[in-house]
Amino acid sequence: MKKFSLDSASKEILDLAKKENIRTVWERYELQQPQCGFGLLGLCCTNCNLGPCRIDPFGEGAEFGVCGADRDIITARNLLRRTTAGSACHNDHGRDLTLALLTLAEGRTQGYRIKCEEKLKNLAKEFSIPVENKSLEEIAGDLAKKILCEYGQQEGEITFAHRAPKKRQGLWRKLKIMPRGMDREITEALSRTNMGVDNDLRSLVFSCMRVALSDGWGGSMVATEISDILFGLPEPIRSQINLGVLKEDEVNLVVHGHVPLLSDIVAQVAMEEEFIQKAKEKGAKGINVVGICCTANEVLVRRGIPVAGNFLQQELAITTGAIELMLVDLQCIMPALARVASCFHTKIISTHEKARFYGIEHIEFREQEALDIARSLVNLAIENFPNRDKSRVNIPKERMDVVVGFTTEGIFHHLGGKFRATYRPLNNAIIEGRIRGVVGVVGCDNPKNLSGGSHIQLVKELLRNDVLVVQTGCAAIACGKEGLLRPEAAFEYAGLGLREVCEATGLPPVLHSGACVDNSRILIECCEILKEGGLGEDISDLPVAGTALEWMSEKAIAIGWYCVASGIFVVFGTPLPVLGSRNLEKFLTQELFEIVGGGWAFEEDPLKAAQLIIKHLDKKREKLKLKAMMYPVLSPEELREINQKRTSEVILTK
Ligand code: BF8
Repeated sequence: MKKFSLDSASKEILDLAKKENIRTVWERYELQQPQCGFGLLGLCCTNCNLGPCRIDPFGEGAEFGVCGADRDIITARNLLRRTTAGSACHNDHGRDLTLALLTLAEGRTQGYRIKCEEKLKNLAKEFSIPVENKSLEEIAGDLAKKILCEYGQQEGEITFAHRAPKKRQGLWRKLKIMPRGMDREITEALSRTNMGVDNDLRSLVFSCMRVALSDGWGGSMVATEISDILFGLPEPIRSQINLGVLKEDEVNLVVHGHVPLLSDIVAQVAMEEEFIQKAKEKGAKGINVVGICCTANEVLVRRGIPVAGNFLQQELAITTGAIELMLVDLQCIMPALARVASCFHTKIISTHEKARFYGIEHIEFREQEALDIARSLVNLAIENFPNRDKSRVNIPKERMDVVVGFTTEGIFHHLGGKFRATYRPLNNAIIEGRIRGVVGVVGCDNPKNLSGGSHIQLVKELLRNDVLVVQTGCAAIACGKEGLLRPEAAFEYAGLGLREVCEATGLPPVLHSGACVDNSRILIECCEILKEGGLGEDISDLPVAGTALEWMSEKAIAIGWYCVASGIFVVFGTPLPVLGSRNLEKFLTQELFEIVGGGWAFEEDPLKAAQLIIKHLDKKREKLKLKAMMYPVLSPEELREINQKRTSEVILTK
């Protein structure tokens, strides 16, 4: 196996899995080699029953599919299908939360309440909903109904798109990519990809942007905002990350998936005295709720619930032999889980009506009975504790401290203080050359790359070059395991300018903002920077970039697209499956910059990817005529030396 995680906890459990003959994602990946070249290049078409067709990448065999579609049409159409599937996932996630808000407003939920009144009222204002003389529930009901209407809206523009800078909105209108309604865009994009509908590369690419914008400024933003209303606006909170958060002497209950409706209430119920007592009666010291993937990020940033791992660690977590119950809802759940769990006492239960798994028991979660269902699930976990085979429990010791929970709203206070809540200090730090720019490092972990390690190498290089990093998703978990989400990381890895900012504010140099839907927070942060002034008038003017080197899910493609369409430079590691068409590749990596101010680059090497990003940030800085960077970029050795000096100074002054 050539590439494997830098994370020693994962290595330890993978070795154990091999000994026990348990196949994991890494072996399955090896067994798939060589992967289908047509698929990697995007040259295979299965859209109609004239096919499946594939185009010969070397130009020697078939140039056209049976219908006459060439490489440009096939690759662009495939890309649109994948972008649409990714957007659909986020949009549906937002819908689930909106429906839950409506159910709450109608007084039909158990255990939920409106936790962020201020956000509810602000959103009501944004959606032109009168709030005077109305209860919170009435406002919530009106808001939920308005948002649901936007899902099915046929004409017009989605409300959150109006949060974008005026110039950007104008461009979207001019290019006819302003999203009208979330479901409208998904349906239209899919219908365009049918045999014999849209057969123009540019038009298909524009459709990619429109459908993805309905996600980033639509469904994902809805998911973030409503989660904040229901579960509270995240605030900086300490916690821990990695397999070592599992406890040998407690009932371990893992929440895995994406929609926080169940995970949040399970975390709440597991603290009830009655259950803790019951766990003790079964021989455990307590109940340990931990998370995996994005639902983990949701309860991490709001409740400080520890994270057992990211996407690639889901099978490894079960292989520790220490998990009583794993609750899965939807997205990024490996169908392999049932096979791994069958080797242990671990019970897996699927909970979402849309996601069933062969070999996994299903207990459907409903907000109307949220508390009852959560209690019965916690009970199941406790009941399963005596079935644990103690001789097969292997919990690695690795767990890392993190500080997480940084939001668009929070940045006002973290940087400007309570009395002068403002983005001004951030803007000034960029303008004066302490911070080179801001980069979102997001997305999945993938065995094709370094299984999380690519994010770590990239982020360290960015920090050394005074780049402030904002993170979500599994990339954030990877960097958390490495210790990059601690304020102390600024002294170990940040360049001198960034370090000054972190030292003054106490912020870590890498800001964890939540789950993948919370990439919408990063869009709004760009808008706030612009509103504060001094850094241009459109997102494409800003020294910012986005990257998902280890992307895996179609959702990552959608995220990449809405960033590009918003004017952001996006770097993926393994290329999008478009290299079968030179025209499409050129359009995405060159021509799009002239049209939307953002575009794509593909670079697998994390250090080279960092350099591409740094070059881009510098180009933007130059265009804005910003000052040169305040300090020279030091080598990792020089940074270490300064850090050691500082540590000894601290010891001496004590
Ligand atoms: O939505 S980062 S592996 S868990 S797709 Fe999945 Fe990728 Fe993780 Fe979250 Ni996002």
